[in-house]
Amino acid sequence: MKKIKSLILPLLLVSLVANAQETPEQKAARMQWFSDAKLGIFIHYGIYAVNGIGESWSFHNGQISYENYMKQLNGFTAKKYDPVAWADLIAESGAKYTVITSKHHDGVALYDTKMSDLNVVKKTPAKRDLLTPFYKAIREKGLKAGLYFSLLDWSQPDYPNFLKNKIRYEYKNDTLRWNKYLTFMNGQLDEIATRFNPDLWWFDGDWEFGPEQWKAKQIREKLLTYNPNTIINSRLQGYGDYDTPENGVPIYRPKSPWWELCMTMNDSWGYQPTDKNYKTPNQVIRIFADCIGLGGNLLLDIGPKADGTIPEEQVAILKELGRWTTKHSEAIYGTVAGIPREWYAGPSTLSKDRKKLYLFIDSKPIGQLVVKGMPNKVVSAWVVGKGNPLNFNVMMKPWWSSNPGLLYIDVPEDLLDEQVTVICLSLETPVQELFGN
Ligand code: JFZ
Repeated sequence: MKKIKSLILPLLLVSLVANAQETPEQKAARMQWFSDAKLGIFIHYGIYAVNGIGESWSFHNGQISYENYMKQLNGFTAKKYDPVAWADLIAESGAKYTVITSKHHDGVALYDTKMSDLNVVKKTPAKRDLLTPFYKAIREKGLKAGLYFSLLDWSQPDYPNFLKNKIRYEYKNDTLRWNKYLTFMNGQLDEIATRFNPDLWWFDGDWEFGPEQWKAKQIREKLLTYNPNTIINSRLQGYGDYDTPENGVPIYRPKSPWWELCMTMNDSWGYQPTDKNYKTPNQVIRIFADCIGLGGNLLLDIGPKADGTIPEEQVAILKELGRWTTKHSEAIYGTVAGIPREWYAGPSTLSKDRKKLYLFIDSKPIGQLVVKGMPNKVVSAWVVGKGNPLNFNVMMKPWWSSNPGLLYIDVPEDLLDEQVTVICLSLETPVQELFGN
């Protein structure tokens, strides 16, 4: 008894400290790397890549039988899986963090979970834990390692829901069985926390039950006890740290100071070879500029093939993104949301001291760029990634009025980037925080 007490007491204390009401400053400090990171790469890697069908949803919605869906286990080889090459490519894209599926709604774990045999080690020709070497490679590159985990598990025998039209049991009629599921699920969370210690937990599938049923608060407290610096996404029934815009790229600035848009490159999360509806690198880069201009992050998804190779269209997007993010890194990382669109008709970011304004030129300008309504005096202007100084002049500024007038900037055509050009305005005074950023 004494021994147990001596174990439990420190744990309890740690837990109390970790979960004591966090001050806004403490939260901002915990979220800092996420704020600065701007770009993450999402990875949906799973058995659904074998047939190239919808991840988990394809059997849930009846496009394929459960049996045939699970036959994909036999084709999941990971034969050419090269986690170091993945990490290199992710770093090259300019992403500062990654989120990989540890387990999607189909319940197939990418690591050797002891809680169930349904994992790629026991059930597929891959025969090995795929997460450990990836986490190692990602951390060796100095990137943050996040992990996707589906709270719901349509394969688990104690989970109430199975197919769209077929449930195993009604949750409220058998809370004992539901508690068995929670024990299973929490077992996996404990494994993941202790073995991988994610920098970020990206939960999904919370919509099937409410916060009390999932015991969402306890999940949050537990994970923060394991790692007081970890970050939790929004899909934990209200117990997350940041927002996820639901309907694509936000038009106006989201209320939360921390948000992340997750986005597919085509229309699929996992590998689906028939889906050729890829966004162009230009579209991806412009969406990315929109996100950071509004103070958010982009979590851009790739769906590797079953053998572990990344489709060439996706590699091409990551490489072009990498060229662009490398050239414009000072306008991206560690910045905050920019000025309102009424001032400048495009995305913009500000350095943390708010004395450097980065204007993103996301189409070919006819004539000079114009900034209206900004009271801060410009000291100098140049093209980011190139350094060429730019001419600018202020018009319509009456000496007797506080109206800042119109700031015109020359941008010679031969200085334009193939995708999105960025110019920097160095300001005499910091831009005021008028807009909640
Ligand atoms: C979920 C999954 O069901 C899907 O398979 C994929 O893994 C994706 C990343 O996450 O789908 C969602 C769930 C919620 C939203 C969008 C996609 N949402 O709230 O906008």
